Amino acid sequence: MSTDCLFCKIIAGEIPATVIYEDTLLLVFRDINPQAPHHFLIVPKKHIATTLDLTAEDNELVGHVYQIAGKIARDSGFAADGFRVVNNCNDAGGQTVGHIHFHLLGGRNMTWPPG
Ligand code: DGP
Repeated sequence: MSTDCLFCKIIAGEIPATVIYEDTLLLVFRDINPQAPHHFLIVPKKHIATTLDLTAEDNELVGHVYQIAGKIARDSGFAADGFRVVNNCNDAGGQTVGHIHFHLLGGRNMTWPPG
């Protein structure tokens, strides 16, 4: 845990969030500022700052993120229509919280290119 990290505090239960899934590796909760009818944040419990900080040790973790994204999309009923998983990295990538996370967005038609 990083003491200064917002998502570490949510993972530790120090800041409330609407948690929809948890296992030993991940916490998934609703985004506070939803950009789609379904907008969840899939957050590894391990404090990793950005995609650039992933190592080979994290390969299984990232695979697990995508497997759970599919499970949540199916369980929430928007898998068949389609959905998007987004990871923002650093300032130009739109990252505002320095703890790696994956946005799971569904329930509307997505556009391309993203903003
Ligand atoms: P990003 O810009 O990719 O770093 O995404 C960070 C997301 O985190 C953003 O969509 C808003 C969300 N967020 C920020 N603070 C909180 C919070 O305190 N609670 C929850 N549930 N989401 C938050």
